[in-house]
Amino acid sequence: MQHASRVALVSLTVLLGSCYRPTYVDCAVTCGAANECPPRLTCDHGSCSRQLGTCASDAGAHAATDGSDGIGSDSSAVIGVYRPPGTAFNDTTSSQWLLRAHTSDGTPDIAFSYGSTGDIPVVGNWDGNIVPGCFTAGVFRPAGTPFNQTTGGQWLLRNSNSAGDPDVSFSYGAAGDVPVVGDWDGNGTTTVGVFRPAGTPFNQTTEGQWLLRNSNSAGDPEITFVHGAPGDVPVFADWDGDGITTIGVFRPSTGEWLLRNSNSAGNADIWFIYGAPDDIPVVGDWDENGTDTIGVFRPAGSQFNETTGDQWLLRNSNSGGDPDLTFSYGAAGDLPVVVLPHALADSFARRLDGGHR
Ligand SMILES: [Ca+2]
Ligand SMILES: [Ca+2]
Ligand SMILES: [Ca+2]
Repeated sequence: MQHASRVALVSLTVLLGSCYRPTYVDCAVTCGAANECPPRLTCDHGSCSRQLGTCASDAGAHAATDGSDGIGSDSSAVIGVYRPPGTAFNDTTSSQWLLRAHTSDGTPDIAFSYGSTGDIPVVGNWDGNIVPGCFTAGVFRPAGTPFNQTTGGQWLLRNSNSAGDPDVSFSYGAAGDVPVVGDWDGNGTTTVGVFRPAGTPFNQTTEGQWLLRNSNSAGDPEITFVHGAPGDVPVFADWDGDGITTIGVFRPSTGEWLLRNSNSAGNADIWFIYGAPDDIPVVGDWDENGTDTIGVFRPAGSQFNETTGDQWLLRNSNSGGDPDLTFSYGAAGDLPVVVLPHALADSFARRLDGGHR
């Protein structure tokens, strides 16, 4: 296995800080879990504590949302592109992450190398860092790709947006699986899952299978159900703003989106048409209203984008219609990443604060 850190790129430097870590106030109450602490306090390393505030349970301190993580301070969502090795603008052997603190045209604010040929980028709050907004890079290395000759999918997750070795790595998934990530149980930590498309080696049915886990580790799936048809692309976000990531599919052949507000089989709770053939679905809380909505990433040189730049066409509601926000960011061969889906981060902060936000 090759780690990106061994092939550091001199030309790519970290321009902004990576994840911010809070200073906790130790409130001198031992605990084993957050529910053993007074309201609005959390359990950190065996002691009830609160971040950057006093120990009074009603002190009204808030989790930091002021952008002190160095990214996203004045942006409703932080986006970026993942540039695999061997694509038009990356002749190195490492994947490049080119992240931007604004949903607009411009240059990268954070750039680093992480990942190898065949990897698929994923982004999440893997360690459940109490500060909302600490969404960081990871890759899923499918079985049978150049750097993974095992029969299991490999997850290599980092707790900062920077080059380096993985902070967490484990095996989960099988050949043909597509990685999905989310806060399936609403505890603030993003964990893994796979979407097993219909017709792949381990799913010979006609329905897409979802196998989700609530921890970032090897093991059996904790949530399993079916949703989706052959050819569907999985999407996952907090469509209703309740702090739980749920699933859906984008159907490239028709531009249909079929979204659900629970992680279970059933008809779509939300259905509409948005996008064109060749588009890649993206989701985020573009307007910071607490719910994630949809968009598409239209690759440079694809059927409906004859420019040399990747186009982002984002909507602030989960419905068909014209984009609310469009800009160009990325180049041929890039894949989109959304670093900061605020809906999840925000609802987590709200809950920590007893619902007073
Ligand atoms: Ca979780
Ligand atoms: Ca939800
Ligand atoms: Ca929104």
